[in-house]
Amino acid sequence: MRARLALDVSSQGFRVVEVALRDKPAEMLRASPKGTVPVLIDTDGTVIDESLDIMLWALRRSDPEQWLAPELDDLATMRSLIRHFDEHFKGHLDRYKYPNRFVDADAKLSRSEAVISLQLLESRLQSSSYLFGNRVALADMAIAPFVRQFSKVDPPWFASLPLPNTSRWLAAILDSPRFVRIMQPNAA
Ligand SMILES: N[C@@H](CCC(=O)N[C@@H](CS)C(=O)NCC(=O)O)C(=O)O
Repeated sequence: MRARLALDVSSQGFRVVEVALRDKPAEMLRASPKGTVPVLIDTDGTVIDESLDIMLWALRRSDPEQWLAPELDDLATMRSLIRHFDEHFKGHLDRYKYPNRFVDADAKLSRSEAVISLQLLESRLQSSSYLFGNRVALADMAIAPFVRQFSKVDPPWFASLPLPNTSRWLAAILDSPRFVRIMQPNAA
């Protein structure tokens, strides 16, 4: 989702090849043996197989909404918040969402750890509509897909959390025409 959002705003043409993760095509594994999606193959054969790198690749080519130049703070600060969500929040999200896939999972504990991360967002969103100012930037679009997944595990419980600004921020992103567009099957 985050890769598609950045490809969309930067108007990079691309062809989507949907893959079944249970049956990864040989062409994908030849390009990226680590076997995760998304994988972007550029016209010159360059392979980019991390979603954040695909965002950066697209936005460095064209960044009409200045996602890389936020109103508040800078790209390095955004990348540090994104890193926290990629390395910490995502692990807890997976353990909360799929406890059976982990021998060591404690879903309740992971849910609480994830909420601590969400408080970082809540405090930033007290003074601005988006994480780094009053317009969308890289961090919003890189992090919101994870928060969306988290909110969908138990929506009434999520709605009961004292995170009003985070809920408002998430709804604004999910309801935005760009997000709605990229969520359509085979959106390109
Ligand atoms: N850090 C990677 C993570 C990608 C990732 O884990 N993708 C999942 C799907 S959301 C995947 O491909 N899993 C491989 C599998 O389930 O076999 C990125 O953001 O690109």
